[in-house]
Amino acid sequence: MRRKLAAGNWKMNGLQANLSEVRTLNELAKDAQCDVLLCPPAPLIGAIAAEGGVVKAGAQDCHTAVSGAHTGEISAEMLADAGAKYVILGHSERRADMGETDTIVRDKTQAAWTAGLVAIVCVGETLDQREAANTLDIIGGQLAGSIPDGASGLNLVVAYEPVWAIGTGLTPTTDQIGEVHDFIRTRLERRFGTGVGRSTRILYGGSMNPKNVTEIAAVSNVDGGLVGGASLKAADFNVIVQAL
Ligand code: G2H
Repeated sequence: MRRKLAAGNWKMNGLQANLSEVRTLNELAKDAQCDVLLCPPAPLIGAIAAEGGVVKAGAQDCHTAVSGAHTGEISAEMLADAGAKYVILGHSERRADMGETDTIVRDKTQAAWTAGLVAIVCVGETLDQREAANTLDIIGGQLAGSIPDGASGLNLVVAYEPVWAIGTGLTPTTDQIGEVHDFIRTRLERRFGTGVGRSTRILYGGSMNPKNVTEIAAVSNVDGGLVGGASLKAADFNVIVQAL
């Protein structure tokens, strides 16, 4: 049985003052039936981890190397040292803005595992790719290229985030979500074996909110959500936590 995961991605939002939202969420979600995670900008990771409640801390990226001459970068080991338990890798905003390829995401995932972090590897198609009926080919290629050998249900979470649904208020139909999540499950089972494939959590991301979470969470093989805008306010995110 997979334990569901409510993962918040604060993106480039959040100051010390916003730690009050984390304290509120820790209180509201203290009896949560799912895992609860917030991935803030790196300067807030240590403070969220130090709160010590049900809300775990994660990061939004890491470097492939452990240390060295990489000005401005942060290694997976440093994130773990700050108290992070998870790291989001290959988010479409990083693939688009920073030119991250599947190979880079795979190397970052390996670095995350070496540091003991759970990697949340993001995959998803653009609107052009969906309209050209290439969705499953794109997702299959991203899965094959972005996940190293050695995955387990403990070190890997996959997030399906259709690029056209991110921050737009648009969401796929439940049939479209189910098709892709079933496909991801099959690919994970085929590559890593049924035990690993069945125990790996697959999150949906892209304009998940308090209104649509119940419908999306009921789709087969949806094991939680990767939530952007609706994770910034504790009251909103708690609705999602309680629905999972
Ligand atoms: C997708 C998602 C969070 P939002 O990026 O990962 O963002 O929920 O704002 O669409």
